[in-house]
Amino acid sequence: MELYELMREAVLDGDEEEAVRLARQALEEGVNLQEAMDQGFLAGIQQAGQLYEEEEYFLPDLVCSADAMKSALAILDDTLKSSGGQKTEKAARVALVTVQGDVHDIGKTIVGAMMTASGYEVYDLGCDVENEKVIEEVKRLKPDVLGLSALLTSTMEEQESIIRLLKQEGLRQDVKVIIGGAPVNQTWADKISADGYSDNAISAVKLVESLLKQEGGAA
Ligand code: B12
Repeated sequence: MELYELMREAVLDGDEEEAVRLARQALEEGVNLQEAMDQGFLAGIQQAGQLYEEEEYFLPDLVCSADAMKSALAILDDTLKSSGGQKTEKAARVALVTVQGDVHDIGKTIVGAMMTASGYEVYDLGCDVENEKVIEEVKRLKPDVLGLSALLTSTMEEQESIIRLLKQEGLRQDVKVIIGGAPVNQTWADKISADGYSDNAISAVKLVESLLKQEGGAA
């Protein structure tokens, strides 16, 4: 528990170097990475967010916390990628993006890390990506699943716009669309005809598994 507490503090303090050191330590000690994320780094960014809401933290503090979190995640993500996860015979392809106008990419990155660890071929399209560019990438990469992240109430509508564009381009049948992000919920997913919604990275993996099963496996 000591390690998780240090991780939480490193993110809270915006101490990038320490967060990276602790991520490496976690790998060396072989601790459960999901637990380290949830109880360590994630707890830190959530607390930073809380302090921001209470106006004890200002935006620069939050940026530092987010940077520390991202650098630590990158270390864990690299390892998950190089270990390759539990490879299935034909890994389904998952493209993930944070929608246009939105720079919040921590949640999407965690979802990507969990998908990678579960053996999916993950394409991270980045954050604040224009809708037209997302469509281009769907045409180019032909993913089985497209995950759309939005953290702002003002950007969640882009999820709807992207689904509309997929329909217009005749691509909607070819790709399962899942959505996530703090302001999003199942009601919104139903309203915009997304194929699924999840509020965390673990259930996002389960969601993808069940969607791919429904269509009789990845194409
Ligand atoms: C860190 C943070 C930032 C960082 C982002 C850094 C980065 N690279 O991501 C910085 C400082 C840059 C930032 C900026 C801003 N932020 Co901000 N930010 C946050 C904060 C504190 C945490 C977000 C986060 O990373 N959470 C941790 C992750 C792991 O959780 P998550 O994103 O929800 O992801 C999980 C699930 O949602 C799900 N999930 C996420 N995506 C997906 C996708 C799919 C497909 C699936 C299936 C699941 C899934 O799984 C994830 C893992 O479990 C939140 C507050 C909060 N409590 O959410 C505010 C918050 C989102 N920000 C907010 C605001 C207002 C802003 C700014 C407008 C502030 C400003 N005045 O400039 C700007 C917006 C800039 C922009 N255009 O995007 C508001 C949004 C209010 C609203 N309802 O619209 C919030 C809620 C804070 C608040 N209460 O005021 N922010």
